[in-house]
Amino acid sequence: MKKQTVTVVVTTVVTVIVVLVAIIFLMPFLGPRYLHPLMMGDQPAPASLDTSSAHLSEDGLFRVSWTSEPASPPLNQIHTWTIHVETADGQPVEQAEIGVNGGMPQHGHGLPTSPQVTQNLGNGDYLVEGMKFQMLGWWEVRFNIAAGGQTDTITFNLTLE
Ligand SMILES: [Cu+2]
Repeated sequence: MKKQTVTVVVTTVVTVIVVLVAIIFLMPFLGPRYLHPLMMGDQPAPASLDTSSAHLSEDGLFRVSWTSEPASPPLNQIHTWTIHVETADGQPVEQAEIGVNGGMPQHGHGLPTSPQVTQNLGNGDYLVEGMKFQMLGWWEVRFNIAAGGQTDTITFNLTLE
């Protein structure tokens, strides 16, 4: 082979390797922001979506609200939520059993983690650890709440942008 040909081949191979390595390293940043939404069709969230962070549960038993730490749920980062549970007439619910699930209704997948209520903070507040959203778009987060022999479910909508 001529020396020139060897140089061209080596340059091409090195370029391909560098590009592949760059793609692999950038995937955690590019994936959630561009690739996953693209693969899933990237529909906008319904315009009428109720994204309030405080409302009544489905059967009206509990009034529930959530806050996140940091205040806006981050993309692709494990973080914590605190939810506050009251009876419909505003009394804190102190001894609730709470399950967490959720997902992206438009994508047909659930949460990437299995968040758990890990601490009863008192006064109707509960710490939820292990929250994570790995994609931009519309998410549902559901809490199944059992207290005083009754159960009810609440679903919060949020859109990550
Ligand atoms: Cu998704």
